[in-house]
Amino acid sequence: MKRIVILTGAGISRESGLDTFRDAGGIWSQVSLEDVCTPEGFARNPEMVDEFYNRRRQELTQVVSNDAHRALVELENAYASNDDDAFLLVTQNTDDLHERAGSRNVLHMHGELLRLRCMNCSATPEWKADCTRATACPECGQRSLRPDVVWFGEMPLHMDRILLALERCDMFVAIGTSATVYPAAGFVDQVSGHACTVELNLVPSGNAGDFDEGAYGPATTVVPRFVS
Ligand code: BV8
Repeated sequence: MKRIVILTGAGISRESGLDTFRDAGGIWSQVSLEDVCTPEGFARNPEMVDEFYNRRRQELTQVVSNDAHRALVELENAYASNDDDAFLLVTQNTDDLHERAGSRNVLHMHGELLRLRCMNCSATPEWKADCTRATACPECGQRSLRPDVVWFGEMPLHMDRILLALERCDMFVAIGTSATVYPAAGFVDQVSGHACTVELNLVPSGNAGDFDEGAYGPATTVVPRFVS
């Protein structure tokens, strides 16, 4: 049974119109990572963090999925027609463009823009446009809601399922990621002994040399070509 794990990063959503993080003019050139993407930054100034995520949520409502997202839906249908375990899509992205393209099982290892998380009871209610610091958790009533995203120093989500799938896969494909952030950047090393590894990116990433194969260009060109 062939099993494939796909890892996507911000590059797959770039042609939908969402900024990446580390390209020129990217998100980390607009705002300091320490201020908006760490628990310490949130403790210092939760309003600034809310503003950062609300701006990205607003941008997300203005964009749609692209041909690269749709090509991965085709790939999922081809693999999963035999066995649901045959295909796993892990994304570092917090947008919902994979789901809007039709992907069914998406593991958001860095969380989701359109969800909040209660620091009191861990409920993860949907984010609503009128949410503020004063919004109470719908489960426990506490005013203890934060963005449901994984900040630096926090444990990524779904790691058990991801590590098991990496152990069992025959193919690992990284798409649109600079391979800067761990543990995602280390996945290729975990599979290189037993799986064929492919990088699809605009340009070779920092660990392009760790992959068996690579195809470079815009995701809406290289991903459909890989899938066909
Ligand atoms: C953790 C929040 C402990 C959500 C983000 C070694 C091992 C373990 C941890 C570490 C380690 N070394 C350092 C660490 C700590 C740290 C880390 O990795 N630091 C780095 C900077 C050195 N990691 C952590 O803190 C993580 N947690 O380690 O917990 C642990 C771990 C395991 C087990 C137990 C305990 C948590 C990291 C999560 C941080 N959260 N964001 C949000 O706000 O969105 S980070 C941010 O970076 C986003 O989540 C993003 O998804 C992620 C990765 O970025 P990319 O997606 O790759 O985007 P980038 O802009 O960098 O690159 C874009 C790429 O696209 C480029 O290659 C470009 O060429 C390409 N591209 C551009 N246009 C196109 C394109 N490709 C195709 N087509 C195009 N058109």
